[in-house]
Amino acid sequence: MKLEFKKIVLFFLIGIIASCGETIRKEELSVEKEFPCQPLLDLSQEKLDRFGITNKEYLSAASKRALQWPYVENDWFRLFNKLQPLKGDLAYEKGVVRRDPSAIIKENGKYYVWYSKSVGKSQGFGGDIEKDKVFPWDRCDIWYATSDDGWTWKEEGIAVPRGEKGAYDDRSVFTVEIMKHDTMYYLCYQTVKSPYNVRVKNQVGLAWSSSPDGPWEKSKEPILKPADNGIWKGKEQNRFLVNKKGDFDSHKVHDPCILPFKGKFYLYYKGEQMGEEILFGGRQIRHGVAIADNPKGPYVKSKYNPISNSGHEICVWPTQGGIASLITTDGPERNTIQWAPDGINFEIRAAVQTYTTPPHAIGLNRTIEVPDNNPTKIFDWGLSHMYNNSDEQSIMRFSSYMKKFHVAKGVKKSK
Ligand code: AAL
Repeated sequence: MKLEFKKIVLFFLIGIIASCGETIRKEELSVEKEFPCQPLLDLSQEKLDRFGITNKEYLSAASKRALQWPYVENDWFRLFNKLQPLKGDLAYEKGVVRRDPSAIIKENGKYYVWYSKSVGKSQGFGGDIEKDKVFPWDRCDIWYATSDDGWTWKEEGIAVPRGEKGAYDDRSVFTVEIMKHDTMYYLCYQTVKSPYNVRVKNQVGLAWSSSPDGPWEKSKEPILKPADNGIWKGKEQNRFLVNKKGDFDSHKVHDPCILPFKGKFYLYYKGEQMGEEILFGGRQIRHGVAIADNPKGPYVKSKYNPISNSGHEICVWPTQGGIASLITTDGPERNTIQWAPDGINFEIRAAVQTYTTPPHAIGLNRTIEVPDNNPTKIFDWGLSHMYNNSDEQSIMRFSSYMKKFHVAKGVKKSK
């Protein structure tokens, strides 16, 4: 009798566990159906002929991958030209750092841009971090400039200064993005609180105004923080020594950019992890998203984070009913343009070609209309930055074009 009872309890427990598994599996399956993890091998005659893979009995690993690419058309493909210098106040200036431009918007008949600005040399972490400037983006304030033509810029002054001593943004405010929504303007940016050591956590702040010229009101608290589930090893200021790495954004949340999408606000950001490694594609850098009902938050991190396996500065724009993202600098999928119908599940749409490296820290030109049949038109021109040297950086102008034919000199481009 006792044994029978045990058996019943056991079956009951197995039943519960199995049905839980069932629920999870069902949820996973519906996600898989919409965004299949294992793309199918397309062995259609048309595909084989197009790719010149004629013997399907002998498919190399590369051919198999090619036949699995989910998107191969060239309507997202872009070639970037060499960066060009700006004129006026944003031209290179000795002893000055101007970098990480925001998107460009047009207000009152003028283009507006916001950016990080600091002066003087960077000393790194070897000296007195209480007095020194450790990085070019340390001891920055957020400045802004306006222009009639996007070439010659007038620096208008500080938009958002560093906070008072003791505030979460008392050391540096930098790497800013602008969002206009309804009649309000929102600047989101990175913040660091003193002392700026290598283990310092970086957060995201927000400021808002009814005019692009300010005054700006700052959020009292950060709107986004790193995950708190990493554990440093020992007390040494070494960001690679950990007992537990934690989430992909356990150390820093960077490069914030808010986009209104599907009636909500999507805050895209770069995460840096405690104990970051160099893997087969370079630095372990990934992007995440946090979503809010209102521009001021609260922002809730997506359960699907991280939403990229590569990248660096965030460069995202709405197109074709979804969100597109340029992935540069780090990771195996760097220098690709990706697109997600839901703003979360990104797939590669194109690789990017350049004469040097693709522009970094892009400030997208949000005044450009992006038609569905030219989703990368937003890259016609915009802003980026360059390293004049390790102590001086300046904002530059990028441009790009779509390439459809590769022809010899004198041959007509037609199909
Ligand atoms: C950039 C950005 C962030 C980092 C630093 C300044 O490329 O990723 O802004 O903090 O470098």
